[in-house]
Formats: sequence, C-alpha cells, structure tokens
Amino acid sequence: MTFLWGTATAAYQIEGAVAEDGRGPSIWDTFSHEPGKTRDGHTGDIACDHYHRWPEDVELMAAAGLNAYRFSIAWPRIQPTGTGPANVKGLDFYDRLVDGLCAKGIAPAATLFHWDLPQALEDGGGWMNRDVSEQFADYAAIVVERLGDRVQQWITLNEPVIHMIFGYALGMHAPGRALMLDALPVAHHQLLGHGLAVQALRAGGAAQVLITNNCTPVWPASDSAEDQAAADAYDTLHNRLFNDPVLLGTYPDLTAFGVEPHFIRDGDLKAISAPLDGFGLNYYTPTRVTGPNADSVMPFELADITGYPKTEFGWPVVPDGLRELLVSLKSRYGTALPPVYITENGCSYAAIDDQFRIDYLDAHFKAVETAQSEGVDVRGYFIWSLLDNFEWAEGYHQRFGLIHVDFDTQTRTPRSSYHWLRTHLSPAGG
Ligand code: IFM
Repeated sequence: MTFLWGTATAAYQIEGAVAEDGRGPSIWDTFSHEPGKTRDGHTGDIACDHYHRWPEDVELMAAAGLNAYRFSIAWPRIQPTGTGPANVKGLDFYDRLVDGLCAKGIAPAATLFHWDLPQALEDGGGWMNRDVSEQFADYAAIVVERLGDRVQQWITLNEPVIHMIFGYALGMHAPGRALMLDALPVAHHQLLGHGLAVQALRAGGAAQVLITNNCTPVWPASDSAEDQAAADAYDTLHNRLFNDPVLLGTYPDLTAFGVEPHFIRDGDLKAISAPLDGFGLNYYTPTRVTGPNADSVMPFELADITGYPKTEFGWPVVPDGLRELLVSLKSRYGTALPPVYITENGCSYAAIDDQFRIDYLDAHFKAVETAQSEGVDVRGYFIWSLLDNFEWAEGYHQRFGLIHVDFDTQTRTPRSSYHWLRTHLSPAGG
C-alpha cells in the first residue's frame, strides 16, 4: 500500500474569495472582522487567494513529489446558510480542484469541517444546538454525491477539541463564546455530527472515512499525586473525550470536572463509534500540567516545557512526543484503532532558508518510523502546511508553509524545506 505523503490546508486559511460565487458568511468572517479578535485585525478575506490560484498550488505539490493533499471544504460555499439546496458554484470549485489533483496523481483527502461554520447556524446556537449535527450530515451527503467518485479520503471533523476549547469555552477563536465547561455539549454535538456524517458518506459511496483529532502527550510536572491527577484530567479533556467515544463507544469519566454529560441520547454513541477506515492524528507538542492552585477553575494548570527548541509560535519541539502518542494510542485502543494518518504536523518558522523546519520534519518523520517499528500502523503524513496562511487569531504572523507567501503580491516562494522534501520523496530526483 502506498504511503500517503501530503500537505494539509484549510479553506478559510487559504481560499480568500469570501463573497464569491454565492459563498455565505462563516463564523470566521464575523469573528475576524470584529475589532481586537485577531492580531492586527487580520482576516481571511483574501488569504492566499487559493480560490483563484489553486492550479499553481497544485503544480507546486506535484513538483514536490507529493501524492496526496488534505484540504477542507467550506460549508458556507456549499450551503450559504448551512441548510437548504446546494450552491452549485461552490461545488464546482471543489470539483475543479479535485479534478486538478487527480490529473497530477495526487489523492484528494477532503475535510468537511475545519471550523468555518455558516454564520446562520451559529445564529441558531452553533454546535451548542444538537440540530447542527443533523445539518452537518445533510451537507456531507451533498458533497459526497458530487465528489465521492474521486475523493480518496473523507475526514469529517478537524480537531473538534480545539474548536470546542478555543471557540466555545475560551472565546479566543470564532464564534468567540466563553462558556467554559458549559461548552461541553459542543464536544458531543460535533461527535454526533461526525457519526451522522459517517452514515451519509457511507450511503454516498465514500471510499475511506476518517476523523481528525488533535492529541497531545500529557506530562505530569512531577510524580506527586496532585500532578498525576491533573495530568489524568487534562488527558481526559483533550484526548479521551474525543477519542474514546469514536474508538470505544464510551465517554471517559468526567467527575474530575464536576459535570455530567446529560445531553447524550440513546443511540448517539452507537452512531459516533461507527467503524472508520483511518484515524487522523494532528500532533504539534506535548502538554505539561500541574495540580490546580487556589485560583484554578479547572482541575489542572498548564506548565511550561523547558529544555527543547521552540518554534516561532513558542511551541516546544518534541519529535519523540509523536512516537509516544502513537504508541499510547495503540496501547489504549488496540485493535479498535484503525490505521493512523498523521493529518497535520509542522512548525511556524518564517525564514526562506528554513533549516529549522528541515530538522523539525526530519526528526518527526523518524519518530513515525520508530512508532511503526514498535507496531503502530501509520499510513500517511500530511505536513502543515503547503503555504503560509491565515493562522486564526494570530493572523498572518505565524508562517507554517513549506512555501512562503508574500501576502502583498501573492508570490509563492518555495522554502529550503520544500526542496529538501522533494529530495526526500524522490531521492533519485525522479
Ligand atoms: O493552523 C492550524 C490548523 O488550522 C489546525 N491545526 C493546527 C494548525 C496550526 O496552529
């Protein structure tokens, strides 16, 4: 089986063209236009203008020797208000992109939801409203009907944990709600949406169906009972809350948080735990935690990780964390864990001559090889990201691309890491 080597992107982060061809507004349009929400007031209005420049971007992928591409579909392009008939021009865009990828021998991997909820659905409560789960499945059905004959992998959700925590619990991302633990239904409704979308995708003849979860190895700051309990609580919130229902059909024990998942209905977990063809894993860095202090609102506090290089975002570079995570997933879920695809990994580093990124990627590739030798079935690796792009609340200040983008001229300049990757993928220059 061919290992998938790709890059990953997301619609709002690269497409621009936010008012073109009938696209409706998303929560990120609203949020980024609100003063003070993103660094320097940056928005995704133009981003990388990928909506118009996608042929050049596909050429760049092909020239690097990549055989897969993970992109996301903007729900508000397909259903401008989140429900109702398909906007044909929106579907046409992805149809052109998918055809362009296939023509170059690049397998399309489409994510259905990478955080750009149609604003009209947020106005009805967003993912706090259970109805959105069913509306998400309707949207999935529309898209698979049009693209299902060519898309090799369907990824229902991207990082539901980050969307819940940053978007609904802390308010640092769209839709900007700060509900803290009251945001918990957002986890369940996204997961239910995943489960219902799996049904719709299967009914539509989808080739492979996955979910992408962001996971982190959790390190207690010491072996004290307090720090161990805090690590357990954080692991529950960040990892198990989103992995257990999908892979085991159960929710983890949430008593450390003093909450009851009262919003679960009969049959939900059966839908959520429908078998998958792969598990998408996004890994960036471990998380170190200590026990709570007198002011803590959660049963843990986050602590610094020292002794490692840091990306320009300040994230510690710990390649072995990826091996640790893969092995721990295998040990917790055993045969319930389908083949794993690293659906995102990469670093923020701006220089064109980016030896830092080369070292970063090389070390993470080796960590995957080690995990494979320890028995984990990893079948693909998607680097975040193809291009510098709109990094959410950070605007254009964090640059994750193998390819530098000049946002004034839209000129693409491949970084040293891009050239290194090409050699890595085709050592003979073929
Ligand atoms: O840019 C994001 C992406 O949208 C989701 N995963 C993490 C990336 C880097 O922060």
